[in-house]
Amino acid sequence: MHNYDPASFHTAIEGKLKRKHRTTLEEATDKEIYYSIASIIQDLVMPKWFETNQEIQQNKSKQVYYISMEFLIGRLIESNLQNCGLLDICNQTLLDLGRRPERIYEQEHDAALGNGGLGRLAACFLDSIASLGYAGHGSGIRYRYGLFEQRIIHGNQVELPDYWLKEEYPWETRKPDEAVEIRFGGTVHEHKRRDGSLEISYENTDSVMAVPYDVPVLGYHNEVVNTLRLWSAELSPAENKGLSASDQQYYHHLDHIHSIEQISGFLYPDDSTFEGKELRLKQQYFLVSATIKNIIANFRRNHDLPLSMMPEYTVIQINDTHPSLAVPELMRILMDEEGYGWEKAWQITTNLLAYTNHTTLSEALEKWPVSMIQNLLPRLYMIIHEINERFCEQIYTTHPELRDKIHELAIISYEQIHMAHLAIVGSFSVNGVAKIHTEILKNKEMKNFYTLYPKKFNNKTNGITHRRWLQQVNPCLASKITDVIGPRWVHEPHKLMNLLRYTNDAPFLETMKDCKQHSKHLLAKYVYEQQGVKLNTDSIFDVQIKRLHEYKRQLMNVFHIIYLYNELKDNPNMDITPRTFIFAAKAAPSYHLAKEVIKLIHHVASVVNNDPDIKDKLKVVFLENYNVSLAEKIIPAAEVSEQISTASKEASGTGNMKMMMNGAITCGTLDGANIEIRDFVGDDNIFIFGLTAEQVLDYYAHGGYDAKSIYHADVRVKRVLDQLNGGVFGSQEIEFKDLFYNIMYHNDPFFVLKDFGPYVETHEMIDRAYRDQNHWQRMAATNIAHSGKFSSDRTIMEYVSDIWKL
Ligand code: GL2
Repeated sequence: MHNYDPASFHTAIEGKLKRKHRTTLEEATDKEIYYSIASIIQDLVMPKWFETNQEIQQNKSKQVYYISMEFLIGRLIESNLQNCGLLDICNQTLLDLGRRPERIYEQEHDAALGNGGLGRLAACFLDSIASLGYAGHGSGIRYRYGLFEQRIIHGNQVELPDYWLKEEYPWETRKPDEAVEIRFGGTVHEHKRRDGSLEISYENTDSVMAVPYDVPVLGYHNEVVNTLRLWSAELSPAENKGLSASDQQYYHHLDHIHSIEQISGFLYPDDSTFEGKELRLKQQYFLVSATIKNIIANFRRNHDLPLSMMPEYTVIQINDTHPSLAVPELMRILMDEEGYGWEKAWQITTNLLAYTNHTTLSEALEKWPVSMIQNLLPRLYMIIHEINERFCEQIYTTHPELRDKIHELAIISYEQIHMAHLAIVGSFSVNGVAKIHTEILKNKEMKNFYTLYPKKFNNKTNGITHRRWLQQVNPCLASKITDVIGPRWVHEPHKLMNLLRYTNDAPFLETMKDCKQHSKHLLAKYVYEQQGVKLNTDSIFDVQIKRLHEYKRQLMNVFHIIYLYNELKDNPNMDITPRTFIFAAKAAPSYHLAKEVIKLIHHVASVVNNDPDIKDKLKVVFLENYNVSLAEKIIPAAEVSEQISTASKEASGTGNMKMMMNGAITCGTLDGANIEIRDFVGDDNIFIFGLTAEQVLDYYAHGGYDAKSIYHADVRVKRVLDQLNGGVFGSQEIEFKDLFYNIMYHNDPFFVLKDFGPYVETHEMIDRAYRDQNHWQRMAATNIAHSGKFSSDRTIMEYVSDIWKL
C-alpha cells in the first residue's frame, strides 16, 4: 500500500507537522506526531477505500452488513500501521527521532463503543472480513460518550464520562450527503385502495437525521479497505423550523435538539443485562432504520434490479437481538414504501437476515413492553403484531404437538415483546457462539424453536484476530514463532500448529520463556508507575480480566486468595510458588454486588500486600479502567488465565482465546469455548475443574443446592466467609454483608462454594506444575499451537461458507 522507507517516512512526518501543525520534528508534541502519522495513513487509505468500493460495485459482489450496537475497536493507529505494512518503518523512524513509539500511539483515545466480549467480537470480525478480502461492513452508533472511565477511590468504583471525541478522531469521515431521516412516534393511517390493498401514511412523527461517519477497516497487506459506518443523531432540517416567537419557544426548541442528539449520546454500560429504557429502544431503532435505508440505497446504486433480488447480493447479520427491529423495519419499508405484499415482503426479509445469539442469561434477554413500542414505533408495532398472529397460527396448524406451548413461543405475550423470538422467526439463520452454547440453545432455551426450525440453528464458535492479539501486542513472541515456523501463520493462523514440532525443543522453549519474562517486566513497570506496587516477576502472573459479573465468579477467585493468605499466616514457611493475582474489571454502574466485589478485591489487596509475613509470596493488584488498550498490556504477560464462570453461563468467552494465544494456561470450568480449548489442547495442557453445565442446570431445575451445608462442613470455607462477614477485610463489620447474605441466604446462586474445593485443589496442581518450567513452557507452546483455531479468520470463513455465502 505504500512506498515509504524510513527516510521518506521521516520526511512525510516532517511535512505533515509543518503543514498541519506549524511545527517541527524537534518541537512537536507527541500528540502532533500522532496526528501526523494518522494523516499519512489516511492519505494512503483513501484511494484504496475508493477502489475497494469501485470493485464491489463493478463485480456486483455479495456484501454482508454486520449491524451491532457495539464495536469495541480500541485504538486503530498501530493496527492500521501494521495492516498497511508500515509498523516497522514507523517504529524505527520514531526511535531514530528519539521518540518512544508507544508514547505516540497512546495519544489515541480508545474508541470504547462497546461493553465487553460482544462488542470486541464485532471489532475482530471486521478485521478478519477485510483481511480475508470479503466485502463486509459494520454498522453501529457513533456514541458521543463511550463506555465510562473507571476510577477507584478508596476501593470503590466511580464512573467518569468517556468523552472520547473531545479531540479530533482522525479516522472518521463525515458523510452528510448520505444522511437519512428516521421517524419516531406519530399516528398511522390506513386507507383502503380500490384494489383492496392498504395504503399506509403517518402523521405527526418526530424526525431525526442519521448522519454517517465512516471509519476505514484495513485488511492485512491486501489493499482492501472496508467500512465501519457509525451513525450520529442530528436535528433534521425538517424539524429546524427554528422561528421562535417567544423565549419559551426558543428554549423548548433547544431542549428538543438536545433530546435528538441524545439518541447517539452514550453507550449503555450494561453487559449481559437488559435495561428497558426508552432511550435505548430509540437507539436501536435509529441504528436499524438508518442501516436498512443505507443498504437499500447501496443496492440501488450497484444494481438495476428489484428489491426482491436483494438476498442474492446482500446479507445482514444482527449482533444479538439489539438490532432485531430490523425484522419489522424491513417489512415496513418493503410494504409501505415499496409496495410489496405481506408474503413477498416476508420472503425477502427472512432471506436477508441472520441472527447471532450471545447469551442465554434470562436477565439479558430483551423484552420490550408493548406500550413502549406502540408509542414510539406505532407502525412497527402493527407489523410485529401481525408477524406474531401469523406465527402462532402457523404453529397451531403445522405443529399440533406444540399447541400447548404457543404462549411460550409467542413473540408477544404478557404485554411484552420477546425480541429473541422475533429475531428467530424473522431470520434464516440462528447461531450460537460456542458448541455448548448452541447445544443449550437447541436443547433447552430455544428448544421449541429448534423443533420448529431445525435447519436454522447452527454454531459458529467465536474467534479473535491473531493479528492484533498476538502479532501486534506480543511482537517478541510473534517473531520467535516466525523464527521457527516461518511467517505464513500470519496469513494462515492454523499453521501455528507447526509449533507442535517444537514443544520439546529446549532452545525454543527458553526463548518463549524469555518473551514471557519480558512481557511480565513491562507489565510490572506499568503497575509500578500506576500504583507504586512492586510485582515479583518470578511469581506466577494469574490473571482474571473481564467485566465484573456474578456468573464470572471473580468472588471465587478472591475467596481462594483469602484462603491462601490464611494458610500462609498459619504456616509462614509453607512451600508455595509465589503468585501475583491480577484483576481488571468494570462493573455496570447500577450493579451493586459487582461493585462490592471490586471493593472486596481492594480490601483484600491492601491486607495481603501490606502484611510483612507474606513477603513476596502473594500480591493482589486491581488495574483501573479495563479497556482494550489495557488488555493489550496484560495479556502478553498472563501465565494463568482464569475462566471460571458457573458452567452453562458464559456463552463463549474470548479472553480465554487471547490468553491461550499468548501462552497462558487456562484454569477454567467446562463452559463456553473453554470446552473447545480443552478438546484441542488435551487434558494435560489445561486445568479444568468444577460442576459441568449439565450438573448446574440440574441443580437449578431442582431448586439449587444447600450452600449452608458446605459452610458448615468445609472449615476453609467457613473461615473465609466468617472473615468476610466479620470485618477482617474492610473498615467495619457490615462492610460485605450483601456478599455474605447472597451466598448464605440466597443459596449461592452461582455455586461459588460448591466449586470452591475443586478450585483450590486445581490451584495446588498449578502451583506444582509451574515449578517444572520446562514442562510449563511445553504446555504454553501447545496452547499457542492450537490457538490458530480460535482466530476470527476461521470463524469468518465459517460464517461466509455456511450463512453469508459471499
Ligand atoms: C457475550 C457473552 O457473555 C460472551 O460469553 C461471548 O464471548 C460474547 C461474544 O459472543 O458475547 N454476550 C453478551 O451479551 N455479552 C458478551 O460478552 N456482553
